[in-house]
Parts: sequence; structure tokens; C-alpha cells
Amino acid sequence: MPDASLAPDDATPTQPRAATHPLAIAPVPSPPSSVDGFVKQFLLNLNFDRGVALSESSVTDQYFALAYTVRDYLMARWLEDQKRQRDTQAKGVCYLSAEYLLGRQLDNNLLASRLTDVASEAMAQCGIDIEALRAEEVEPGLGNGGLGRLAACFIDSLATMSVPNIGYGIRYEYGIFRQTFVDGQQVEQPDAWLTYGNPWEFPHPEAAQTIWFGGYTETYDDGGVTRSRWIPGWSVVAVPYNYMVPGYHNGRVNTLRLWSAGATSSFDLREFNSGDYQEAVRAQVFAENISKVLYPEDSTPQGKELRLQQQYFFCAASIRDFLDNVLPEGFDLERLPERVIFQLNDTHPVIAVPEFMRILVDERGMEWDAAWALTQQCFAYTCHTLLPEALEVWSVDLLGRLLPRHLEIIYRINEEFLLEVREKFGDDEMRIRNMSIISEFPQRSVRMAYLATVAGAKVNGVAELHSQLLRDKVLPDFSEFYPDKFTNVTNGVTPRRFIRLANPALADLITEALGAGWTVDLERLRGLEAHAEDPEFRARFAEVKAANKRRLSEVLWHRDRFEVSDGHLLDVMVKRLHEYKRQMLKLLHIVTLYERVASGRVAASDLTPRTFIFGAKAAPGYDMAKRIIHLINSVGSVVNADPVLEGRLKVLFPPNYNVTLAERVIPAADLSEQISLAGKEASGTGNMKFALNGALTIGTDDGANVEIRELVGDDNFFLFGQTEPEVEALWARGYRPAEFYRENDDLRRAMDLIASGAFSGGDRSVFEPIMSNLLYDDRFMVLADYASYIDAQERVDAAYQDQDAWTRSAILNVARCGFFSSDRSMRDYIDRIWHTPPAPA
Ligand code: 26W
Repeated sequence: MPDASLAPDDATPTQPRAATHPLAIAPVPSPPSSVDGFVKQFLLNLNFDRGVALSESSVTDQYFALAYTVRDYLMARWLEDQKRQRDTQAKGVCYLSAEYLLGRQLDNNLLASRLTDVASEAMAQCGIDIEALRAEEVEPGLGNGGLGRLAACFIDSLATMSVPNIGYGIRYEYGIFRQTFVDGQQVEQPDAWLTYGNPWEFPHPEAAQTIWFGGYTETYDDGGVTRSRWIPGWSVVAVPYNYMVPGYHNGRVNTLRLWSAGATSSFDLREFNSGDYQEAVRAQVFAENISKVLYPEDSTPQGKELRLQQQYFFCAASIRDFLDNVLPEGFDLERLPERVIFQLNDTHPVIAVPEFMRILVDERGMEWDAAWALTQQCFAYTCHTLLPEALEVWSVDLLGRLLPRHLEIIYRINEEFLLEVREKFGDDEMRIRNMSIISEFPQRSVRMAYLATVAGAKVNGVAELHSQLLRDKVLPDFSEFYPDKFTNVTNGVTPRRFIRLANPALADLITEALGAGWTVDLERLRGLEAHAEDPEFRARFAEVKAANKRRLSEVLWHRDRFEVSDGHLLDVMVKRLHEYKRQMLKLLHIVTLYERVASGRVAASDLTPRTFIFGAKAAPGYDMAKRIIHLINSVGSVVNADPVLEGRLKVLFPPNYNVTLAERVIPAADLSEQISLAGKEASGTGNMKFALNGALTIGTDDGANVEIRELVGDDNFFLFGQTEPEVEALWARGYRPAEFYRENDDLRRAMDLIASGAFSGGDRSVFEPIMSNLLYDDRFMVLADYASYIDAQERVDAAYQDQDAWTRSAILNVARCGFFSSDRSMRDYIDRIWHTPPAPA
């Protein structure tokens, strides 16, 4: 490890340059929004930035030039917004998130800036197929799943609602792994998304910051007061990369700032001077490692040192960036709560709390109590889970080694907090131990969720049920101690990406029926209720769905050589592979249908034709999840090839499910599978996307399903399974899955068929661990909900027979789900947590 008692750094500070040209007071205006203007700007970019003539240009050149052109149109607005923000000093949101699952940028930015048609026409005039350019974009997969995609929806909504916001995060060099299947088994490949460069980012190496780690602390006398200070041991630099976040049709552009890690140049210099070139390179590599790769675990944190380094790296850079560069010089810190709220997206950025305290107390000389009072106003925490194993903890050992001063600060926060607890609850040692930010077993560690709860002005869950369980089950002592701290904000999704972009045909139909305002006022979808009663509208809606299925079919053929048969019910389960989400329940349904026909108990002609689509990545170290993927693929191979089914059941598992594929799959779906064990899925957001695109949900009483069902009505939702209290009661009585197996004929046959090796070339060992898990050791009670699930699927089959009634239900789902716009989520955050007014125009 490089030693570093070097001066806090050598990166040249940027000097604000005086504006000398008359144009310097305002940004260069946007190019004219005409096809000619666009073509000209595009050719300029192609020639001057890519250095090629149109006749010689590759698709990559053309894509880059197009992206630069769209950027050019947004630039004036972006610069104006940054200036406005500096001038008005309005309160803004700093969203701290380790993940942003953005999806492709080109279409989104065209849509936001009203350039979609102009760009298509301009490309056509240049003899370019814009579709080929769209396909050229590699999506930035800087997130695992729901939490990362939620962050992307939120920053879209904030920009659209003119709320000042900076999204802070990490520019991973490698995002979520690319999934391939080899013999049905998941194989991970690195996601080298930056290979050809990224036209959407603006690197600012001159604005790099030094981030310190390690070392030790010492006390010193400060005019009679004993203070502590940190003598760090080594450092890396954090280079900001800025991304535009355009609002929809409102001329606003916010900023997403992602940090990339590099070596301080002092490293190279010192080592170079001492002649150790190899060592200099090693230091470089060591530093770059920090932002090298996104951790692909999405629920069980591994407690890896590098992950803590990532977390501190981006939090320290972001807090300092805000205090030093966003706030005006000499800003009175006492007024900070009027200027900013730091929203903690899960526990991943919670190390920002002791970092903020350290800056205020150690660097700015503020009294502890004053600094703590500020912290408790400037931070808020969102929890995204209910699984106890997903709550992050860091061992004191590791924290003390990597961030010794932060550990001291956490200890002090805890000490003072526990004193308050004693004051309120008395010396109830059991309770003190339960509430301590430091846990003692199995090793002494810091509970980051507790730290966030104590530090935050507010703590929120992400759906009504989740927030209630958070209060009652996960943090009951805390909700008693801080009765007003806990609140709910139900998740939402952006209608720009998930309706307008993903489902243009539906968007056009809605606009025709309701006018254009719904894109930013999604409750207006209510107006569709009346149209649901109009047979002609239903026919057109059904035609949109059919067209979306054909479009998906083309995509899957092109991508994976899969065929989607006409007239099939499209039954879709896309989400991370996790036992609690219960892909196995879906699979048991499929095997049941197959077994009934294969055994001759049901005629193939009696089956409702269905195509099952799965999309799911498993964490590379999660063996059970990977085995389930293998089983899905194996069942698919057998079912798809067996003539006994007469082509009436198909199982498709396109690899590498991502945002781009989601945008094609969701609009085509008839049935949305949301089948987690009640009390385990915090919210779900896929469920909202499907309902808004006119799929009906088969789901448990879990997460946001509860609210979807309340809104769409029982007649338009296929509910099954135990409720959360029923789950609790069954656990208390003792869950004996083998009894369900013994007593349910269909279930036993399905499981026996899997166990017999029918899907593994006769090998009984491959899937045995899955079967014995379900039978003896399943925390997620798959077998307990099987009968109810099969029953609900039979109701689905029956309902699907009446296509017109089904379509009516689908329309009502769209009409009644306007609540699930992320614009509404943002309003709730603003009202309940942030108290940020929209920036004045
Ligand atoms: C490796 C540590 C780790 C742990 C948890 C990484 C990432 C996570 C995330 C919290 C996983 C996640 O995406 N959670 C999902 O968040 C969504 C947005 O709130 C919810 O809709 C989902 O229910 C929740 O599972």
C-alpha cells in the first residue's frame, strides 16, 4: 500500500476564469430545431468530433455524432440551470446512491427535448437508419435491479418537476455482468460498457478530489479542549463525470455526477523519482480498482473491504463537492438545512453521516452538538428491504482499519444516542443492546441501518405494507423511540421511459383519448375508465397489445432465435433471481401443466396456449439461484421440444435481462407475475410497469401489490397466497412443507418429475438440492402457496377465454395506476421529507 504523509494533494485547483467575451454571460444558444439545423449540427459533429466524412463513417461514428447533436440541443439549458441554481441558491436534493440503472440515453434525451421526429427525419436525409444507431447504444448497467432503477426514475421525475437535484454515485467501469447461458447454466461476462467511449458523459479531471483512507487518529489540545484528528495513510483521487438529466418538455436539465477513482499523481511521482516504475503502476491499478466494478449481490451484502471503500469513496467526494463547489463561498453552515437534503438510498451511502460529522467537527471546528443537530436535519434514509440478512453491517475491525476517525465518531454517536434511550426507557439493558448501533455478535460491528435511522430526519419504507412492517418488525424499538420519524413513500416509475418510450403505440392511443397532459400528470389516466366501456376502444387497445407482442417476437428472434407464437397468453416473470421472489413457484406451475398432459390426465387441446417468459440474473455467488436458472432452462428445453404439448406451452428465458429488454417485454405482457412470499418484497416496481402497460397481475398480498390491487379492484387482479400475518402464524405453528407435498397430488407429481431426472437427462442429482430445499428447508414457503397459486392460474385461464373482458380489465389497470408515477413519489418525498419547492422558472 502506498504510503502518504504527503501534502493533501497536488491536483491543481481550478481557477474561476473571468468572463471576457460578450457571449460569456450566456451559453451558446441551441441550434435551430429544424431538420436542416439538426443535419448541419450532426455533420459538424461527425466531421469535427469524430473526424470522419459522412461517406466514410461507421455506425459507431454516426451514433456518437447523433448523441453529440442531442447534447448540443440540451447544453444551453443545462448551463442555464446550473447558473440559476448558483444564483437562486434554492433548496435541492442530493440523492446519494451506489446504483443508477439508467437504461439507454439516446431516445430518452430525444423525447425530453422534443427532437424525436426531427432527428429521424434528419438521419433519413443523411441516408442513415436511425434504428441502427439506437441499437448501437450500450446501456449503462450501473445497478442491480429495483433500487438502481428507482434512482434513475427519481432523477427523471425531479428534473421534470423542476426540482433542483444532483444525483451522486459511482461511475463503475464495469456495470452489472452480462449473462450468458452455457448448457442452461449462467455464465457471467464482464460488462465492458465503456469500450467505445461514452458520448453522454463530461469528465472533469481538473476538478478531481483527494479521498483519504487508513492511518490513525490522535488527540491534541485545542486551547484547553481535547480534540481528535485523523492522520490518514493513503489516498486516491475521485474524478467527477457529469451527465445531463433532462426534464420532459420543461427545458430543465439537472445533473448526475458519478465518481471515478484514480491514483493521486503524487504516487507516481514519488515512486518514479525513486525509480520504482513497477510500484508506481501497481499504485495506479490499486486506486483504479475502487470504481472498477459494481458488486452484483442484490440482497446479501458480502462485507468486502473494497465495497466499503467504494461507499466511502463516493460519499466523501459527494459531500465535499457539495460543500466546496455547490455552496457559495463563505456559506453559513447553520443554514444548511435551508439548502440541502442528502437522501440515503438504502444503507450503502450511510458512511456519509460520520464523514459529514468529521468535516463539521474536525475540519470546520464546529461543536459536536451543533454539528449533530445539523446532521439530523440534513439527512434522510430510505430502506428497501425486509430481509434481515440484507441489512448491511461493517465489522468494527474493518472500519477501524479503513476509517479510524469515522469509527470514533460512530462510537460517540452511539454513546449519546444510548444515553437518550436510557433517559426515555430507563436502564432496560435488553433494549439498549437491541438498539445499539454497535452489535456484539457474531463479531463487533456497526449496523448501518441503525446509524441511518438515528441520524436521519426521516426514515421511509417504499410501500405501505413495507413501511408498516419496518416500523413493527424491523425497527420496533426505534419507531417507539422516534414516533414521528417513520413515514412511507410508495415507489413509482417514470411514465416517460416506461410508457412513452417503451410503448409508443399505447401512448398514442392514450393521447388520442385524453389529450397530451397525462405524461406529466399520470392521474389523468383515470379518464380511460370511460373508454374501457367502448368496444371500439377495446379493439384498438387489444390491437396495440398484439402489435407489441409481434414487436417483442421480432426482438427475441433477432437476439436469441426464439419464436413467440400468435394467440398465446404472454405470462412474464422478470426480476432478479431470488428465493424470496419465488421463481420456483412459477416453475412448478409450468411443470404441473406439462405433467398433466404428459401423463395423459389432460388433453393438450384443453390447455390455454401460453408462452412463459423469464428474465433473471443470479448473483454469481448465490448457488441456489444459479441452480434454479439451470432448472428453468432445462424445463424449457424439454417442454419446448415435446410434441405431446402440440406447441401450446413455451418457456423462453432470454439471457441478460436488462432495462433495454424490459422496455420490449413489459408492453407485450398479458400477465405479470408478482409472487413473492407476503412480507418479503419491499415494494416491487416491475409490478407497476406491467400494470401501467395493461398487463393483469397475478400476485400475493405483498409490497406494492397491495396498493395496486386496492386501486384496480379485486376483479382486475388475481390474488393468491397467504397474507403476511398468515405467514407469521404458520411459522409459529411450524411449517412442514412435506405435508403439502404429500397431500397435493399435482404438486407431488410435479416435484417427482423433476426429481426423476426428467429435465436433467436422467441425472437425479442435479436438481436434488432444489427439491430438498423446498421440502425441508424453505424460508419462503413455496409449497404452502402452491395450491392457491395453481387455483389462481386456473382463474387466469378462464378469464383469458373472454378476450374482450380481459382487455377491459387491462384498460382498467392502466386507468387506475396513475398513482404509480414516480412524479407522485417525488411529491410525497417533497411533502413528507424534503420540503423543497420547485425552482422558480
Ligand atoms: C450487496 C448489497 C445490496 C443489498 C441490497 C445491494 C442492493 C440491494 C438492494 C436494496 C436490492 C434492491 O434492489 N431492492 C429493491 O428495491 C426496490 C426499490 O425500492 C424495491 O421495489 C424492491 O422490492 C427491493 O427488493
